[in-house]
Amino acid sequence: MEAPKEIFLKDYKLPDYYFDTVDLKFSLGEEKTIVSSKIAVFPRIDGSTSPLVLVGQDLKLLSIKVNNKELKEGDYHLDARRLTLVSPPSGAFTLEIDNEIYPHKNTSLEGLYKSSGNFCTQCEAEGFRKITYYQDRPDIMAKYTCRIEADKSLYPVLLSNGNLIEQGDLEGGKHYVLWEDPFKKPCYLFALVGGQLESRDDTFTTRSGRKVSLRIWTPAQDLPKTAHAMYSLKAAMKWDEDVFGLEYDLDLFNIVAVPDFNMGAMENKSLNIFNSKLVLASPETATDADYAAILGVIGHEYFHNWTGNRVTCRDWFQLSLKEGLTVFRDQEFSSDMGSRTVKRIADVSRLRNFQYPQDAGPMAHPVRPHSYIKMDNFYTVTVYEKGAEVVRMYKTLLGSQGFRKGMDLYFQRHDGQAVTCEDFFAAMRDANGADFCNFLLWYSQAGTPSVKVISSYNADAHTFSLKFSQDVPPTPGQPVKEPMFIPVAVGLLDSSGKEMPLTSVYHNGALQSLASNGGPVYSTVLRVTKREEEFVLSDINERPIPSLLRNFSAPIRLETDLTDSDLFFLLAHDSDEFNRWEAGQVLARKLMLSLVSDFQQSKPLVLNQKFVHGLRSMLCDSSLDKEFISKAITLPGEGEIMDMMDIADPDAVHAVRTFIRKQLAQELKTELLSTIESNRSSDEYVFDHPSMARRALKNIALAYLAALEDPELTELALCEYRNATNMTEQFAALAAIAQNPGQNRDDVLADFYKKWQHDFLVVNKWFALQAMSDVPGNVENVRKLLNHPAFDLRNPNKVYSLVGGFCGSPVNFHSKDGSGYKFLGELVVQLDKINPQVASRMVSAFSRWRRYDETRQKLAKAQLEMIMSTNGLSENVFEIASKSLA
Ligand code: 0A1
Ligand code: ZN
Repeated sequence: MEAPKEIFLKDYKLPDYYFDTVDLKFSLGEEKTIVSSKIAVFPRIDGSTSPLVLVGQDLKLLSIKVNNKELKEGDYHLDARRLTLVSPPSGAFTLEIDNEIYPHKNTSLEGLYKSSGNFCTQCEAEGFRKITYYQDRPDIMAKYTCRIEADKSLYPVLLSNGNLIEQGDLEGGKHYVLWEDPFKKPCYLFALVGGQLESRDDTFTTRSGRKVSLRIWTPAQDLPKTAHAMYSLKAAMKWDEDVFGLEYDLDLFNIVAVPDFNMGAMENKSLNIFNSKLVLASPETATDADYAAILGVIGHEYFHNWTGNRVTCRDWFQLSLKEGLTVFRDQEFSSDMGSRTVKRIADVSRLRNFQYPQDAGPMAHPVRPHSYIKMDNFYTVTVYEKGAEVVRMYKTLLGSQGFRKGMDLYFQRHDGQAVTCEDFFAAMRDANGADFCNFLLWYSQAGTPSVKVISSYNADAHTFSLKFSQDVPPTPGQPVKEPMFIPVAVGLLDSSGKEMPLTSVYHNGALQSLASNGGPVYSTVLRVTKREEEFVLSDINERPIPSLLRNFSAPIRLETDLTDSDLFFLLAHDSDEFNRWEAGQVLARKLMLSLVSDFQQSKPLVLNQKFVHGLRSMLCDSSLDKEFISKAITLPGEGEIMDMMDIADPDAVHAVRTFIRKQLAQELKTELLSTIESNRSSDEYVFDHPSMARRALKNIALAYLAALEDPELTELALCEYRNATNMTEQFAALAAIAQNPGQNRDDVLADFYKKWQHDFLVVNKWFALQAMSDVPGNVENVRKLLNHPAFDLRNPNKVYSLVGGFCGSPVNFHSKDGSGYKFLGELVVQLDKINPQVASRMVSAFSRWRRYDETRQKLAKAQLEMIMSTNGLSENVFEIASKSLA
């Protein structure tokens, strides 16, 4: 095995050769599949005859021809990873390659593989090289045809990208199809599916009047569960036309659901392949969260047709060009389909709980990484979610119309091209004549900026000053940072809670008017660009309470000088709903940290009554959106609190969070009970915001109450469990009961499995719930579940539920006896032989080991070292484990 090699952005070179057309032929078989490719090659520089290097992995080369002539040994060089044509002809030429692959043995789930007996592909990022020898890089864009031949009874459905232009029967019970994709594409967007599938069919008429056939393919028995996916697809197609003026460009759009898939889904041109989990839903089997995820991901993959496919990435370092932008687009889509504030809260929570820790750990990397060993390891919350925040900042700075102008120019300039993050930046800038000063640093500097703000009111001058200071922490390879360009959205509240008009701001020695169309504004975006900087707002007639970083206008950690009473005031009055929630979270974080310190000093824990009162008013405020209330009464996650500590103490954080939850349940018992009463409904399940909000509020109330371990309340939860007519309420009741160890827990868990054992997606929820449990010594249960007949290490969803779920449970994974770490260490080694991508995702749970106390550090480090010493370790796991130890 070659030593893992690091690849650097600074080494990017244009390819020496381009491909014009690619004609692929597949003969699908049980023991082997034969792949033939015919590629029209031309040199980038006329007359150049430099070697043509193709990559390939796990392939058996059968033959290679140039301009119809078979090459002999010596004309080419072959090793485990490369096929090099030593001296290709000068000028354009035709290259033909035949090779063999073995999809039934492919457990890595990249390239061509089998899932439940069907053939499917996953080529992003570098899986095409497991299909045939190719220049497997996104700046090679070509037009493809794909002929597929297979046994007709075993594989009646044969799909690829583009349009079906020919099909027919062949001898020996076989048949064939020929697909043609009229759009140029990089090979990572190639897809093939072959199997026994049926489709739900529908149509969408684009705004220019073209009728598009929509097909969602699954095994026959799952078809009834594809209605919501179809609804989501049509909604996404309409939304992209309405909001971005983007129309679908072919007459056919296919989605295929497969049970074995490493990620969520893949945007292959006109043939999206999805993890079944993100397609199949019925009220009885899927929760509101599943429905929402399906809507978002169907939207995401569809939106890639323009942001990713029509305009793609020059190289993999630019991944956020398509992913950050497309996540931003799917976030906006979901916001428009539901509640904007609630969606923003969910997205910011995700960023704080997952991206901030990554940005502060050994795997911290910029939105556009500078280097990688395995690209698969960079499909991260930083590239996706922080990348989406970067795109959102353009919109915050430019406004909706300015942002749209930038998008229009981006497509006008780059349709059909493979481009970079600078190209996107330039389109936004040029379309608006904007001055973005050092905004590009968001792509190159890792780490979450910390911003402090000190406010002061001058009653004589009627001015209000905000003094900002910022600091970006060091990250691996980047010890010293430049100050960033941070848009801070601000509004001011007067003592009655009303918004105050903002007329002008004094900054950098100049007074700037804020009035718009002659009238005052009530919110403005301050452009903080220096290490230290002051803004002075004028005509402020009383001491205001500032509402800062409205709608979370930048992905930073903000420290303010707001007092608790200011925060309670904002919680009650801020017109920026996001900041109302945020005020409650800041209070909760402060409270939790101070109780953690009490806990560590063995002091008695006492809950601040003002906090209880604040939550009570939210709970009882009938003018508020119910899902907003459910978010407002949810405490920050344990990870978020540990992230704020010098030495993360999972036991203390868990004990404190549990204490507060129980205390709140006790004090708000009456209100919580009446919340449950008034939010029951016997109506049929509907996926709309009011119904989901109602269920969310009822479910969180039940979770609080069941935490009390009071027999009457447990009985209430059991009742809810038995009477539930949809998975959202049934699973919430199950989870509420399962919080507490004991007979009731064992009984409902057993009952739930019995009810749902035939449905693998529901069984995964059952695995996850048990895996995440904080019942003492849970590692033993999880070990047992590994041997459960429904578990299978080869299926990523099952691993994510059981192993991933366990690593997300702070108390048991971080158990001080090291049992959790040992469990994961052994599992990673075993899993790495089956599926390196999944193993590497799992090993990431170790990456923040230095955040814990010495005992835990030693135990986790020992497991990482054990993993590193394993023979034949994959590059995927090697990269994460070695960087974690560095
Ligand atoms: N581009 C897809 C995600 C994806 C990435 C990598 C994969 O395999 C390594 C699979 C899917 C998306 O953003 O949806
Ligand atoms: Zn994507």
